[in-house]
Amino acid sequence: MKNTANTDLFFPATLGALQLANRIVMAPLTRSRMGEDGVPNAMHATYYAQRASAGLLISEAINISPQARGYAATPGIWSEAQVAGWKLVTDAVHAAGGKIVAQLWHVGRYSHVDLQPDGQAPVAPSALKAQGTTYTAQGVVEVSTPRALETHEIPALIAQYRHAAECAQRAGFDGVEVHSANCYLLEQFLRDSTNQRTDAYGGSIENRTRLTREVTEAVIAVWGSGRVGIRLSPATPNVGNTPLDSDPMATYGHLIQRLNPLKLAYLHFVEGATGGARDLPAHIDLDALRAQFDGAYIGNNGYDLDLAVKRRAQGLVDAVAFGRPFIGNPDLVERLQSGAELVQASHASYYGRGAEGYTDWPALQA
Ligand code: 8OZ
Repeated sequence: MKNTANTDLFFPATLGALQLANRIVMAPLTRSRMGEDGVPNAMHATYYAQRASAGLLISEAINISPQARGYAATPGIWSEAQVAGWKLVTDAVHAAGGKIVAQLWHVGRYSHVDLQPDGQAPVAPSALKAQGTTYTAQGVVEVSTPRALETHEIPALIAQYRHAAECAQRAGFDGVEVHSANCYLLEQFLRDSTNQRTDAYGGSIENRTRLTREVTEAVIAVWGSGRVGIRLSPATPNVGNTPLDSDPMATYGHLIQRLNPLKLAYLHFVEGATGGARDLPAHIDLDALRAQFDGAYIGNNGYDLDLAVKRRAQGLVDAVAFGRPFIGNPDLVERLQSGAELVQASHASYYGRGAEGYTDWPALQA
């Protein structure tokens, strides 16, 4: 039995305007179980409600618009049908005593023409192709070459985020998380490896961080700052073989300092490489970056209970987001607290199988 008596991880916490029953967060998890319309149904509501003892659920990444899509079977939040589907989810989570924020996602260059409206090229900061594959209704395909967004298109892009934020509000979410991580659109603007623009959205660090800042301000205008968080991944190299920024400490440090006046609910880092090693590379000090942020901080990536307790005791995190452990352990909070064995869900259960491997993981008997 592990000793959880000396940690406050299982006690209430406040992140901005979000009141959490505990400091254990469910990380955003793409599960690829939606239909082509991206509309959640009762099965998805059950899945999230089963995990509602987390202090906060962060939804799987949700496409903000048809152009934002990069994978088949992922959800959307721009249509009325999607709002109604997500309302089933948020009602079920709230009935189970939980809180849930919507993660707002745009994949940028990481898409395929078959996933795009009218078979158009995906949009990105620059016309640089990623190296990698995605899923369409036909199966695995190489991602397509994107086209560079025109400067005059940026206001409409920001309006898509604002519209999605309004949809999330009408769908009953408790807030939103801006997905500016994992080498998707907003991080493609942040990194000089994927942003070769010469307008106000490229070049200097101030310019490369502009889109993330303007998107964050737009969703704050809808939600108020205390209900908006942001996810960043300064050290993640692995989506589409996107190289790291040439100076992550400067780029992400500048972004964080420029976000401070916005008084966000939280900053959420993927610590290390998303879904991989925690401790690379040597020239990126995530704790030092985090220390530049004035508000609450959610740590994520490869945590177990011991690491969560330790980093909480060191004052390095306000809350800890667990991802994969929540797949097979819907009652992860209770299991961590009681020292119960954790189920290891197989990779085969992660994506695209309907209810199997999704809602059929039992909670421990009381
Ligand atoms: C796994 C598979 C597809 C997408 C991310 C939204 O990494 C994702 C994602 C994860 O942020």
